[in-house]
Amino acid sequence: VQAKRRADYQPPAFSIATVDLHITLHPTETKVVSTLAIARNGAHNAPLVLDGDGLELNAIAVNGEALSEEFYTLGDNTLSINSELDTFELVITTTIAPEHNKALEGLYLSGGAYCTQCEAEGFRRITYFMDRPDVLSVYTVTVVADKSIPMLLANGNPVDKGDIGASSHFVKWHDPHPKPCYLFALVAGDFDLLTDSYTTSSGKEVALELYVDKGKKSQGVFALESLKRAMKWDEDVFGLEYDLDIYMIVAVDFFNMGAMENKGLNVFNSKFVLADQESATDDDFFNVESVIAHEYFHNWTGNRVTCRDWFQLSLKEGLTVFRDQQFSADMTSALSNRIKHVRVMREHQFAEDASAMSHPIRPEEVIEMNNFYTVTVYDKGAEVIRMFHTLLGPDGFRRGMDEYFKRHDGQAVTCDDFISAMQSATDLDLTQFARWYSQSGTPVISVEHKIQNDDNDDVIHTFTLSQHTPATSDQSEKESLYIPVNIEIIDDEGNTYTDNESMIQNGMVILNAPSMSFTVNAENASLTPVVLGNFSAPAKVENPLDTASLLTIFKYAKDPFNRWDAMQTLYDRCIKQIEDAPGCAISNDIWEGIKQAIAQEQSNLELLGECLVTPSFETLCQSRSNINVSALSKARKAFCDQFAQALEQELLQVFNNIDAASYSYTQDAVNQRRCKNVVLAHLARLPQHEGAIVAQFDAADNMTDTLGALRSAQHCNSATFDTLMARFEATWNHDPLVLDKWFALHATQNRDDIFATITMLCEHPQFAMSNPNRVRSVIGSFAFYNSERFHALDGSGYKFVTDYLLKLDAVNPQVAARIVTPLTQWQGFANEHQVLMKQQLGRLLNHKGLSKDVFEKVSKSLA
Ligand code: DPP
Ligand code: ZN
Repeated sequence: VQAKRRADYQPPAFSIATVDLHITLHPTETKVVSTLAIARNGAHNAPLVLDGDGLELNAIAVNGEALSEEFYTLGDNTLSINSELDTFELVITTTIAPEHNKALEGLYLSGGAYCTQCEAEGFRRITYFMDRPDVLSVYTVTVVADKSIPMLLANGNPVDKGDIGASSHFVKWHDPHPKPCYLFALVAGDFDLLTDSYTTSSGKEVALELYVDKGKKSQGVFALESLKRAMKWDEDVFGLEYDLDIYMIVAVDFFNMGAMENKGLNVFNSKFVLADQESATDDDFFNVESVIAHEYFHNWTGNRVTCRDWFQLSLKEGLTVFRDQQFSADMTSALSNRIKHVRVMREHQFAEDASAMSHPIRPEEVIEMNNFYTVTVYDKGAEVIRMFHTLLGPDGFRRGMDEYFKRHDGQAVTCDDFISAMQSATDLDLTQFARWYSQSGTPVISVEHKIQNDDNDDVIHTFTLSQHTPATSDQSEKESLYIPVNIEIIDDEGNTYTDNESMIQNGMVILNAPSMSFTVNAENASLTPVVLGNFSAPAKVENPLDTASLLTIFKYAKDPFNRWDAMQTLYDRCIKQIEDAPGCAISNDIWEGIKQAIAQEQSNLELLGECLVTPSFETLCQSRSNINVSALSKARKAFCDQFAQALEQELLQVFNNIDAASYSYTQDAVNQRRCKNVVLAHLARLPQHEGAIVAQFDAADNMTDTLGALRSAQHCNSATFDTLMARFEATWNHDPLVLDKWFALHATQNRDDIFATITMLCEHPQFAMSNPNRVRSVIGSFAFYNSERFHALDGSGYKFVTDYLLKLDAVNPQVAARIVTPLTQWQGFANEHQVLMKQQLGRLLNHKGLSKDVFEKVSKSLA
């Protein structure tokens, strides 16, 4: 298997100005006639090499004449045309079988509807083409189908339709915007349709259409409202308007990703469209709004300006994630958004950077592009864009964006082009900053605090910040990064201090060398540095603060994020203490400090709720090495049990003070439900509160509270949990999206009969290995989140997942490669875990016919 390297990029040897597709749909014999206007780029005599995968070639014609065999070569995954002409019309006819397409790339059937997924390299499964993002073409697409399939959709605007004979019909679409083939889309089926319209700021009317499964219309309303909010926000914040007459979104049940930004015709995993009070949690509503916005924002950052090659993926994804994060912060709350995204970074991105899959946000080498739709490219990529925003300020960032569109609208460009546009909007030299694109790994910022008395009996505090990026599997040498470090210096009465050297500007120092120092004079000997406030850079911090200082930060730091963060560090500390001395009790002054914190924040349920969340097992792993899973889980559990006991009265008071106002999806109501359910999960550790869980389950009129009760019941005795789960299943058996939550709850239970449970789930009538959402709910949840059972030291968890992946890989390699991730991240664990994990990785590697998706991750992990 051959890797591709970023350094080997060559511009395309040919261009394709127009693509005319005529597609006659059939489950096993779909005919694709593709007419391409080919032009040679520059003077050369290389053949035209087209990509193709799993296609049956029926005919080739050049300028209207069938091409005889000596003028083309059919390879395994290529079709080469040997023509001396500089421009010609090429017509290629192929046949494909959507019904047999279980990998869900290219054209496939999802629950009776045809749909496509072409990013990254799926278009080559539809027809022979130069399947690379820097070949931009204007598409005209005619979709033909039996009349039993009433809705025929493709990109752009509909320009013609009619009957073909008695039983068939067609619709013809034209997309005036040149686009790469990964943005091509076709959908055909029978849906319920929601319609609306949006008038852009310049007065253009856009028809909005949302296609959902029959009977699900009311569950699409929120998505459509979200779309309008996103359209308005992009006009207000970035001056970006929509550019076609129609914007369509289709929700399908079988989908590898979350959603896809095809020009004018987004295809969505139904999970990110359908939502109502009964069936969707507050998190689901949040996700619908943010994914709808994300795909909409791609229309400019991704579609109008696209990537030159796939190594540049973060150009569109990091930027668009940043945009959707800013949007969500404006629609909901900046604080809870920031916490959410920082959790993703700490739980998943840091883990990726510590593993054999470590890569810069702009990777250098790729075997299977689908493996690089990662938390690094997306979420760390968004953090890098956020640093531009921090350094340039909102106005500077906007100027940079305006310049980016001015220079590159209609082009396929690179991350360097983006940096250069940003450079034009600032006096800062961004040369060193650009290393964030080429250097992988998580930098660690260490804080040193020295105290001296000067002659006048003043106290001089010297703070030294150092940076160090540990070597990663892909890069042994690391250079200093340009790191904006948000800083607050406070004393134990909450007064804030500035430094003598004025290195702190706007609450920020720039750490761009291995280390830097600044001094602060104070009468008080006790100062606390709050470092990397608001997670101002994607880094770890080693700041040796005692628990009193952490509680001082909680009390006095200006930024509520920093207060939340201090509590997280405090909890991590306490859990470490129990790990080091199993059975030890956390001292009373810590509980007293937390009680005061609770009292202080009684009225701020948003912050209070977040502060009462203890760090996840996955987050704890990132501040530890040589992890014994059972010992760490036990310590975490012991801390949570003590937490519930020590704070029972305070927790109960918070719980009882939140009154059950009638349901609405508003930020206040979301904060209330969140806080209440966080508290309930703590109380669940005390058997006397089981009644409260059952009562909430019985009374709930919305999915957030129902699911909150079930999550809490995971800590109850298993009979109670089983009873509530059985009732839930009886209610929701008809709705697979809701049942996914039930699957995941079962799969994450720490119980002895877990494999019997998972086997039962896999045999459930609603389960299918061919449906990615189901597989992710059951097998993905187990591998990612049932840490104790997955990491069991008899090796049963690793083996179970591997056995499953061997079967799944033959059906859907992309999803298999996603779920193999926890197995490949063995580096942080104790040796006994590592041996067992590598044993199963070895089984995968030796498997005949392993996909290149799984091969790439497993072989790297074992290298
Ligand atoms: N559809 C995926 C996303 O929007 C890939 N482009 O991130
Ligand atoms: Zn995206």
